[in-house]
Amino acid sequence: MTSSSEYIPPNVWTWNKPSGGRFANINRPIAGPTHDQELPVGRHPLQLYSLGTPNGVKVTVMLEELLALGHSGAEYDAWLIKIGDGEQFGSGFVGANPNSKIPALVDRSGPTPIRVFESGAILLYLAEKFRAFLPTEVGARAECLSWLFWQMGSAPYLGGGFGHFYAYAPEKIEYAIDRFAMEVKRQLDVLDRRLAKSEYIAGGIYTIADMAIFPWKAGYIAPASFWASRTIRTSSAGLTPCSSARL
Ligand SMILES: N[C@@H](CCC(=O)N[C@@H](CS)C(=O)NCC(=O)O)C(=O)O
Repeated sequence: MTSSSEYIPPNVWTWNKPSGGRFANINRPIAGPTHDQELPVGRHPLQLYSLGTPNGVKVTVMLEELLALGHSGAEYDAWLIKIGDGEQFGSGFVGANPNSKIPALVDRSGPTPIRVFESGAILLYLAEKFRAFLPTEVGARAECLSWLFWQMGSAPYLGGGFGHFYAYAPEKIEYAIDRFAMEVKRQLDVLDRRLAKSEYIAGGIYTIADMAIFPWKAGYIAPASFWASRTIRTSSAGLTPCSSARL
């Protein structure tokens, strides 16, 4: 293994220079708004503030599935939040999500607007509101929520870990890439083993857990659709055509 630098970590870290890398312009160690910018509000009950990333897509899939089932209360206005331009740090968006990350949802169907942030929380909120895509039987519900939270916990290894060090970091660090590639392959094997036995991830029916997992893992399985597919080489992760097709 090659040594990447002679860097010695300080005892107390301070922010004294940009971190480098593709997202250096939006990375900072403090929260809160950087500027005043109200969020637009349309005429539908639900207001979605998002972008077409894997986390953003989860919620759009859920809303479209609800509409396909005939839930008119799931009509929504979708507003683009350009994270590369720092729009997640506008005062209105921070009001919807104090963590400044898409997606965020505001439910304006009742007397008081309800904000929901974190894609998993939004999926769960919508599933409970419309009583759809979340099993009611206690064991099946536990299985669904387990896979939903598994996805929420595993995504940072894929995006922030492997994705960051493979594609976005200003220098290629072999240790970091090896570390996260190994973990992502292990996650794919978890999925493959599960889908060899189960029609959908949480059992016999399509749930919010499938909606959460699909946008993240499909990129690794559909050849050439994502920069990582050639590196992670899903075939060597043991994925079968059967599970790939379902994902
Ligand atoms: N755990 C969050 C993660 C959301 C997230 O990381 N969003 C990214 C885009 S996929 C974002 O808004 N990044 C902007 C930033 O980090 O400033 C969720 O699932 O909603």
